[in-house]
Amino acid sequence: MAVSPCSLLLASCLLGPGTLLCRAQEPPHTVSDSCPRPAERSAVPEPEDLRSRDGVLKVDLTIRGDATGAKHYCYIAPDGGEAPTLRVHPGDLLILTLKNDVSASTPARADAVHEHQHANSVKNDPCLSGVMSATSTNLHFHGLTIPSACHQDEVLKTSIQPGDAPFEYRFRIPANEPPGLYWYHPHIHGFSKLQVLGGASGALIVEGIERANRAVAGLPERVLVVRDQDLRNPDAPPSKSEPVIPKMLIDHDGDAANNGTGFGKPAKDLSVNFVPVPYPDYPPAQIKMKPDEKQLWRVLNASAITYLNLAVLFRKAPQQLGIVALDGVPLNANGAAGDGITWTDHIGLPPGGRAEFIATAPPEGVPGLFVTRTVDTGTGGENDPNRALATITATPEAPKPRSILAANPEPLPPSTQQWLGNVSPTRTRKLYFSETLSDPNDPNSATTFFITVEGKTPSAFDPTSGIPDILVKQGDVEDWIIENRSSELHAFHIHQIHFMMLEWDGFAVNEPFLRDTINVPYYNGRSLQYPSVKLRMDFRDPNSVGTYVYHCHLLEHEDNGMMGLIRVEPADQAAPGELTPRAASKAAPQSRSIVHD
Ligand SMILES: [Cu+2]
Repeated sequence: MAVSPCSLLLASCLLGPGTLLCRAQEPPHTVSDSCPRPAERSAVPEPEDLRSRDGVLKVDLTIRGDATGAKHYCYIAPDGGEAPTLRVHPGDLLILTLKNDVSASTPARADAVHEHQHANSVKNDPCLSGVMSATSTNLHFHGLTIPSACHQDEVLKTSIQPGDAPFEYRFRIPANEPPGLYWYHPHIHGFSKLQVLGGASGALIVEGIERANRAVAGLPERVLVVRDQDLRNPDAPPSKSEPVIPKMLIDHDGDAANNGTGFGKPAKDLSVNFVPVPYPDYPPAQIKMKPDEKQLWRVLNASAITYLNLAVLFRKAPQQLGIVALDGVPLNANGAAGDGITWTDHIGLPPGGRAEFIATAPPEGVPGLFVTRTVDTGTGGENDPNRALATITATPEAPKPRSILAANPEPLPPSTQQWLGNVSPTRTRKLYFSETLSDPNDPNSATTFFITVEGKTPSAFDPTSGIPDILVKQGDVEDWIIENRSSELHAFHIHQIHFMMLEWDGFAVNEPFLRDTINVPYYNGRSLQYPSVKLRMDFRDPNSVGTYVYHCHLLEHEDNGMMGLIRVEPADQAAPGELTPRAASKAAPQSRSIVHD
């Protein structure tokens, strides 16, 4: 299967010599707060698995947080397990209660400007509360095609406060939900970055990927959640082992800015299943595998702002990784014959993205290393340098991962729905990402972030408005061109649905698979056209009806306005343009086709 190199390849710099050498080991650093974390260089732990039984998964989670100290947030299961993996089958009922135990003593923050409520909010009703503060929380089930309704996947009004009774989420995993890796995280506007950066995230797996792709049947599986966090050693100089010492640049968010070298201080530290891999030496976490063993690696980029460009190196040589699913959807969900595997030696993963791939252990005695290569985020972006994540040691004594995929699964029946790539779109829309400085003459002044439907005036997302920017009718399939008019990458994400990428920067791509989060290339200030992606958006599923959001998944962008509202009307209601005068007055010209040349 042909894959456009540009979409999977976010950058091409190789790890330089000596990049991964580490200086003398620092003493293990543990955090004694309400969210315990492993020490540096620990073995990568497997998150606890909570599995459905007899068609039901009942889970009681508590979100803990300490916005004053380490700024750690976490989901805790009743037995103390942190960030459990929720494992469900298509058709299962998920009943999840969420108790908010976030510390009420939050510091005065710049973000406090976001603390507000909907005009029609009902403070004591979590379904209608709409409170947005550092201590309020809710859940988004990223990637699942479930209704945008309270107790399911509604994130704008639903808000749970410390002291509230446990709040119940209750929904059925759709019978046709593709098997793969999804995730859950809080989605309080203005505070998503704080909580996700603090560690509030966990994996959700819809079981049965081996039924979709026989190539993974019988393989052990490993869930790897990569998170970012504030730098543990922000004042340290870069490691002397780095081949270049770039000039330190700070972006307008106060993070290390992209310096274009692939080295230097990163904007954020990373962790792998909470094992920290901090700047400047990146002491890797540890993975043990049996020699030459094949495993299904299910990797979630749960970072708030950090792009990943994953690779596995044996003695610094990149190895082939067999991608079987992206963003929770098997690559062969298009119904085409073949095994649905794309082999590549690097996988670009924006914040929010997931990749599931076959990884092979090195032969005994050959050192392996799981890394993220640098990503060129643009002149206005953060610094995402080359760095190690985990060593891979091949030893016959390596413990088997807990979960092993069925060896002889019953194949999934083929989809009864026409493949999205073969459906003619009802209309084309154009949206664009842009940014403005509050003081155009001061590059360090506050930035406002926008995603705008072409023809409208850019305005930061207003969570209290409730007026949709886009109206769609369920059953329609639309082509959306997402342009980037800013000098940094953005990651477009929409709730409730998946899409297929048709074009990357104006060129057709052959990518017959689905995503829910896509990187949009940055503007270099010189081209005659802004860079863009063209996406085929699928509103056919009845669960896509409702009001929900699309946004940049770099959460500081989302929190600061880069989000829009879409309303999908039931198929049997009036068409867009025939709606209420209020909605119609706000709607952009929508039926106009846009020729993209
Ligand atoms: Cu963005």
